[in-house]
Amino acid sequence: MNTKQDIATLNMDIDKIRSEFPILGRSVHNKPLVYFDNAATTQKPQVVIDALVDYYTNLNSNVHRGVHFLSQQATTAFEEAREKIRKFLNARYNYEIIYTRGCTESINLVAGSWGRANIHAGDEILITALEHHSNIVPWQMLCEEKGAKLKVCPILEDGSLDMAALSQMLTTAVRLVAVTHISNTLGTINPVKEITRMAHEKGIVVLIDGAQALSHMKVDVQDIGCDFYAFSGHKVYGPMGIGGLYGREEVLNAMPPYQGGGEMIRSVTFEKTIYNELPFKFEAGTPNVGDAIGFGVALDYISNIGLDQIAAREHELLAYATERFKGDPLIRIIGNAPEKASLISFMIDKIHPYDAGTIIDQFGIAVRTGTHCTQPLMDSLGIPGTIRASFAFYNTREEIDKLMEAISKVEELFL
Ligand code: 7TS
Repeated sequence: MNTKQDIATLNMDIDKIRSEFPILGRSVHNKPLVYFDNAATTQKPQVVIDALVDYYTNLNSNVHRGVHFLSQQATTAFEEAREKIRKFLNARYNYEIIYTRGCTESINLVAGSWGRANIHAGDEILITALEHHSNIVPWQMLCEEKGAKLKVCPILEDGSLDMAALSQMLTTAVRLVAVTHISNTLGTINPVKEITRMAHEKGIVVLIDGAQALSHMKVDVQDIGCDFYAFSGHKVYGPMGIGGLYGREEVLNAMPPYQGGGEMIRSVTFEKTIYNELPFKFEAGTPNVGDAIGFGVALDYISNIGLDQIAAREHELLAYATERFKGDPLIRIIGNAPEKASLISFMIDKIHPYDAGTIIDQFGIAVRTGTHCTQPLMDSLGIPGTIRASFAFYNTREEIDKLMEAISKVEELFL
């Protein structure tokens, strides 16, 4: 199969799309770059790069502070981007979207604000064996501070969540369930709507780590029904250093501020400070205006392509890669959940992932090797790490064929 056939199966002009991502045209080790590290960060289309240049060329000024023209224009663009995020996630109100540096900061915001106010000694927080360190460590820190307990829901052999165990673990002591929407290491898509329903039946608050989900599937926070949804712009074709937290209005309103400073206040005296309304209560200091605008442009870009189109293409790439991998008896795929996003973690016989990654890199192919910030998951699987190829809609079957060639070379050298 070649890219032309890809175009025929889906209504997507892949050559045109690839030309819109300038970095995909570069070479690495004198070979055309094959970028399969999309779960770590996605590449940026020219429109996003242009938006950043335009912001600093024509618009740069601080927001929500000045009556002058530039400040008002920057504020409008910054708030328009918030509205784009609201629409993308189908949140009810734009003030339910809090800008942060990214998913990690969003989870820390919830742990530091909601967690400090609501978690007490003897309480329990339930996470899963699939979590990224970002959705483990903030809860560990909170539990340590409060004398609370962190519980971990196990996974089944195929990498899907053990839902029977989860149901049993939702005891009366649990105050919060924090679960990833999609595993960055195994690709497992968790049934977050079902988990939210089960938790809410018991009055338990739910946070979803959406870092991996926004780029692959339509996310509707009202349909899921969760209390919090954390995400990063750079994993959805937007800039680094910007992301957000969706929180339900009632929950956010009841939370104390996360950081103190300018912007998050209504009035300050040395005796008392009155906090600002949502979302500003949680946005202390000068925000990342240019990147927020770029994030909005990235969401427009993928919305124009269509999330259904993107999901279909990525599904096709995943199916093709899985088929190719299964044809090699030395490859072991780690994670075979029935609901899986477009990434494959694998091992090549007993070859250490770092050794394999180094050779694959020589082919100009970017794959991730190691524990993928999910060390406890690797420990529970009893492996030192994996090689991970994560696909975006701009990838092609030809690129997967090149990866297979590189894997053959690894096998030739090490076995
Ligand atoms: N949660 C999940 C599921 C992730 O995959 C990541 C980043 C994060 C949280 C943290 O996101 P950040 O934008 O705040 O850093 N995952 C990866 C990865 O798989 N390889 O590099 C980063």
